[in-house]
Amino acid sequence: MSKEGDFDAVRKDIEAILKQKGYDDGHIGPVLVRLAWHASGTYCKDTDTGGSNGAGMRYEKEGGDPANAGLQHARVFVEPIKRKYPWITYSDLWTLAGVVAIRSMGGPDIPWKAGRSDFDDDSLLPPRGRLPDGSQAQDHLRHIFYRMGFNDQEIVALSGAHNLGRCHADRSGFEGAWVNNPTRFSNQYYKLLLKLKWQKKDLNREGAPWQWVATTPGMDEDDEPLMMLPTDYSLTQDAEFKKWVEKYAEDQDLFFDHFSKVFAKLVELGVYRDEDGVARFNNLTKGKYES
Ligand code: CCH
Repeated sequence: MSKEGDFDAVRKDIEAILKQKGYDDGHIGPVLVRLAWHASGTYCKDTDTGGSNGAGMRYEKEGGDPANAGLQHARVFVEPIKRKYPWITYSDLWTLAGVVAIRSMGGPDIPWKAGRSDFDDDSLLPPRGRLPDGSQAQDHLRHIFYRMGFNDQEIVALSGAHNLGRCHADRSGFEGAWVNNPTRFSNQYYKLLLKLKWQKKDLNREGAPWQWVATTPGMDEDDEPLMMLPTDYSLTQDAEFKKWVEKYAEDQDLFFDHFSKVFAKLVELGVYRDEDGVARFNNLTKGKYES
């Protein structure tokens, strides 16, 4: 039996399940990163609702949100770890899994602290519709991420998570990976955004009318093309966003440094700590969840 609070043991067990033959690109890291992000990205700073406390995706109200399609796989993957370490909250486990996955795929170390609490019913969950819609563009990104309290630089840095993983037609309606090696964290996403000749491809699916596609020189004709969401591409169509795309394309160290800070901020949304770092209360104990 592990000691209560032994997060190093939890980290090791998360690392041990990341490579899974037969799932996507042989790695569950990307979908775990998406789980951590969607668990946190519901935050609204004006009402102080949503955020990484709660683990609301365990309930249909949040888990059944079409924006969260596919994340049940991520939740099932980490369930054995929750069973082995019953003292960890789901909201700590899901955010920690994202942080461990990023590091293990070659990304930066991300500061992470425990202390999130799970909600034990669904009455306190934030409303649906707070996560971004990939078929839109830069105004929508600002609307969604400003609500969480992020600025333009942070929006571009966070978007670099699309170096990882892929879109699934049966989840979001979009399809394909952003980069050629989607289980290796890097600044390739920014380089490709600027370098490739992107073309519109019609998908005609609900929520996913079209996407951008491009091929890289070494690719065969039958290879799946690389893709960008309309929101990804919009980062190059906006002077303030493009400035950061260019910086991150040129300087991977800068990107890693900024990504580490902004992902740490993301998984802390809605968490309040004492000066000694202990989580003192959450939006639940403040009784602020009203939908
Ligand atoms: Fe994302 N993302 N994301 N994303 N995302 C998708 C997949 C991943 C948007 C839309 C989509 C962030 C921001 C945005 C990941 C991390 C982050 C998919 C495909 C869509 C659509 C889902 C599917 O079909 O499986 C939009 C819009 C935004 C707006 O900015 C941020 C921020 C992060 C993390 C910091 C990761 C990782 C994936 C891959 C998941 C997988 O299963 O491989």
